Amino acid sequence: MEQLEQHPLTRAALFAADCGDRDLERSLAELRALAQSAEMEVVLEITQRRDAPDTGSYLGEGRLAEAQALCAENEIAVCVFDDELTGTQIKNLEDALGLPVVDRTLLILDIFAARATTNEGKLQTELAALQYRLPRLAGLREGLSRQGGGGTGGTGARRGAGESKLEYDRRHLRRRIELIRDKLAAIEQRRAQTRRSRQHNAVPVIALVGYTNVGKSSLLNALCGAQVKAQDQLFATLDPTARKAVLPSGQQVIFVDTVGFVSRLPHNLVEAFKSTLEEARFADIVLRVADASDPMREEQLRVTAEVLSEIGAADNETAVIYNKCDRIHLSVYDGLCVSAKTGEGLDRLLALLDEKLAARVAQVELLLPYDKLSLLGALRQGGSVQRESYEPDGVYITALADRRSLHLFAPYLLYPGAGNGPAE
Ligand SMILES: Nc1nc2c(ncn2[C@@H]2O[C@H](COP(=O)(O)OP(=O)(O)O)[C@@H](O)[C@H]2O)c(=O)[nH]1
Ligand SMILES: [Mg+2]
Repeated sequence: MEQLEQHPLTRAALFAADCGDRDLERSLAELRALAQSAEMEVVLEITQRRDAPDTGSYLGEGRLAEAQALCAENEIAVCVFDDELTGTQIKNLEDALGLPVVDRTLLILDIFAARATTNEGKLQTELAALQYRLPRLAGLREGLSRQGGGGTGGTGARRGAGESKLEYDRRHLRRRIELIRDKLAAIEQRRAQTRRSRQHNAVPVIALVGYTNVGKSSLLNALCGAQVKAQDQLFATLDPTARKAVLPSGQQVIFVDTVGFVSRLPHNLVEAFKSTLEEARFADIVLRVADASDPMREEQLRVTAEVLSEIGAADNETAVIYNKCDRIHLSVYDGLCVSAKTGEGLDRLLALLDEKLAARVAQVELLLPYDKLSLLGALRQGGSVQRESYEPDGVYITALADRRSLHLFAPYLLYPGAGNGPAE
């Protein structure tokens, strides 16, 4: 299905001022992964040791001239900076480099915008984008149209008397921010009233959650790669990050990739990020993925669990997966070591999923009277009907039923006592 849309990747250069305030290698690796998520191909990385980023142009004059030449030589189309920039810095950099400049925050916003699926997610992302733009309006004058989405689009027609274009744009943005906040508050209130109870999905959904660069997308590819067929219509409408796979038992599942956690997530982006994880809340199993070779892995797993609990996914079935175990030998008490690169441990991962999913259903045989046919819907909702035969006394059914709805079918079980194994 991914053959349908093949975007050419945008050639990007990464820039970082090395001011000793962070682990540069780690930070660049993350930025590289973020850029890749935003459909960019990183062809160039430019760093500079400085005491502090230059307030005017981030990099110093000399390095900037060099960078301009390097970008031209490498046919760079966009410059990505590993920091949040001011409006002035962006303007100066775009002038000096002759290329669009994207800072770390804008890059993350771009990824969220592309991945926001729910109404709330879209609003949260737009709110964060507006909050980012407001203090940068002066510097971002041209950039505004480039970024699109909720743009001010002001023609000046409705500008108040004596109001400059900049003042008008600011007023417009503030009003839009107010409006979105009201909408979000209304959504929040509605949700508090009608907490949707979690249901099992007809085809179990397994979400991969974790920091950027731990290998979630690689795992998704390794787990589903050979199994996905372009002509598969059944899943064609799904999110492009969702892929189908078949477990060893024959059970079909859908794996969903999620937006990665990022370190140093700008404050204004926290809510937007959480709303991109909404899908994980409705997943049947959440895999918390970590990089086995990263000394920060336990800390990152802790943060991941914390955020999952904040979005209401604390009760989901979960497992910890240490990826990149080809790099390091790890002995873990809790969790599985795998490698998306070598394929090591993937069979154990699939078997584990089978085990977890098997525990939620029970094999049943039923005789449903014709006036109880409505129960078939409930049966299909959480499990699957394997065989049904319409006879004079009712419908004979063989099915896998969700253990949580077994009580509905109890009166119609052909072999009471079957399917009464350990619940959940
Ligand atoms: N050595 C090794 N590298 C891996 C493995 N899985 C992913 N990577 C690399 O880690 C980087 C990030 O992978 P990616 O799947 O984009 O991570 P994501 O941000 O979590 O989706 C890429 O350069 C991958 O090639 C693995 O099992 N072993
Ligand atoms: Mg990814």
